[in-house]
Amino acid sequence: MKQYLSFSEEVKAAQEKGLPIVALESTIISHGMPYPQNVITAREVEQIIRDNGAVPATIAILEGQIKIGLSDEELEVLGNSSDVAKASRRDLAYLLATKQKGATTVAATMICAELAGIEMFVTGGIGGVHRGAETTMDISADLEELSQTNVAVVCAGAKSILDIGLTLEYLETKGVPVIGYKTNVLPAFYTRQSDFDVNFRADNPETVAEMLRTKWNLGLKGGAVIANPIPEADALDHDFITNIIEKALQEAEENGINGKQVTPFLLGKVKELTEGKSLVANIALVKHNAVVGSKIAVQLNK
Ligand code: PSU
Ligand code: MN
Repeated sequence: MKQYLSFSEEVKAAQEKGLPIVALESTIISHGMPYPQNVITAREVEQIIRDNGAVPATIAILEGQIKIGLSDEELEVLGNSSDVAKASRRDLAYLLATKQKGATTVAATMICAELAGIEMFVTGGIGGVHRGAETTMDISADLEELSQTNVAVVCAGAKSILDIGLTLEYLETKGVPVIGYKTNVLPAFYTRQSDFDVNFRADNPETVAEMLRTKWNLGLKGGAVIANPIPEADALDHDFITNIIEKALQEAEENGINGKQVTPFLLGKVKELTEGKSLVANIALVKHNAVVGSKIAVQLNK
């Protein structure tokens, strides 16, 4: 297994010293945000993690290797190339074997983080059960991964391009705890609230870390979702974003978008229809998640 892993100097040194490490995904860079905001944000998020006492490890597939920690040039390549595949669980082996570029989704980043011995992972939003999944069967591989891979994911809840209720049902069936960070209500990515409650609330990083350690000590495999609401000042108006998401979903349907294109298409449409407001919110919430995820990683490392 080790032959596929390639660690950056920063991550290697952190592992030798036993420092807390936070994994970051790369689909958000290659397929979730436009250039150059994607690369700028990726670098800033890494710095936020350092400023909060942990070491960032952005993960991607390059040159037949799983890269754990990326150089500035590698971040640039991921953010500004047209030949980077969106890599989820099913894609990893093919992309590695054929030495193609891959940007890891939440599912694939969890797999790679676990292989690298990293327990904490920060992102913006996870995939979930899509609206209309009862006919399309479009359920993100992220959910299945959360049920079997021992990595905790900090996100800003589930975005309403998804069926939030069904996403929670799926996670319940799979035994994945959804923890609200300082909230009883599951946040909906661009907004601080949804119509659904989280399973458990935690008001500090220690509680989250204690819960995760207990879960893994018990041998209960799988991760956890730590849902951290977007800061008040950056949240979008509920009715405004709901209307736009409806329009984006309609356009996806009219254009026959399916498979792994669905999420990037919807994110791009929402950005276009909000005239960039969704991107500003997205960047703010990822940064906030980086602060919270680093603090949890520090506690988990004690
Ligand atoms: N949600 C976002 N931004 C993203 C994604 C989700 O707000 O970039 C990405 C993540 O990488 C996630 C993936 O793992 O989309 C889910 O894709 P799919 O629905 O095809 O599984
Ligand atoms: Mn899908």
